[in-house]
Amino acid sequence: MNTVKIERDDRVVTVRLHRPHALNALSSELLAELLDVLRPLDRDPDVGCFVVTGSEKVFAAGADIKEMAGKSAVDMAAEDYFAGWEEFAGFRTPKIAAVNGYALGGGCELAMMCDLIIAGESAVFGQPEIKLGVIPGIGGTQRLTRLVGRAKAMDLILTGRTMSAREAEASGLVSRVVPDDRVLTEGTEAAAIIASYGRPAVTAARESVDRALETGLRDGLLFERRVFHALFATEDQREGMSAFVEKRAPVFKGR
Ligand code: CO8
Repeated sequence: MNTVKIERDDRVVTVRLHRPHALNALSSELLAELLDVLRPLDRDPDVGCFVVTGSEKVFAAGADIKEMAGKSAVDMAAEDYFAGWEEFAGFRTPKIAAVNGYALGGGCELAMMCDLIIAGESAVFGQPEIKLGVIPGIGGTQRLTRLVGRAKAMDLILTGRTMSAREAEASGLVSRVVPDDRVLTEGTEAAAIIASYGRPAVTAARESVDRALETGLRDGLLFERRVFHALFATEDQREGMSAFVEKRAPVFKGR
């Protein structure tokens, strides 16, 4: 592995983007390595949460401009360039982005593929692709608009300006802003909490929340209620409710 580093602490896997000389630009090699390393972990029932992070200076400065620069439209289409990011987005293990520094272009889009974003006070978010003569290509126009609304998305995408962590939090993009040196600790602590809960409920919760971005209220409420009903088929539901009644800590088994 040249471009990603993995650490595992019990049920939490931290994946660190590692291309320091290119500000963690998201090359095809990085995407391939990220998928190779996370694919088996995503199927491992003993893994409860991923934390995706970069360095202290940069989360990721976008897709690799040098790799893309010489490609033609036919090359991009033939390779279905970056379609693999949808596999990352579709991993069923919860994902937390722990962001320090720049999260620009594909870096911001990668953070948005995660379930929550914890950012350092100095983090900077943006979709500056317009300055390169292109547009966001791995979800920026779609996810950002759903997350922060049309007004802010248009502003960021059309002007290419960046926004601070505080503006990103106020806009609804970022879940928590913490001191820069606390980002990874907060991320892994949140991951450990999520990983301690029963996996069926965690999956149901993620899928139901995301349903709110993709469907109307009536369908979303029905989806939520049916999933809620289905959780009563799990041992974890019985354990969680029994433990509450018996005034003890629950022991979830993920089934
Ligand atoms: N790709 C490749 N190399 C990069 C990138 C990048 N995105 N960003 C930085 N680098 C390289 C620089 O070229 C430089 O390399 P070298 O030392 O060899 O010259 C090195 O990293 C350090 O960069 P800087 O000297 O520029 O560092 P600064 O601290 O001065 O500036 C910035 C940091 C502001 C982050 C600046 O590097 C920058 O503006 N980077 C580009 C940001 C950007 O435009 N991102 C969007 C990229 S496009 C994209 O993400 C579209 C995704 C859609 C894909 C669609 C597929 C279908």
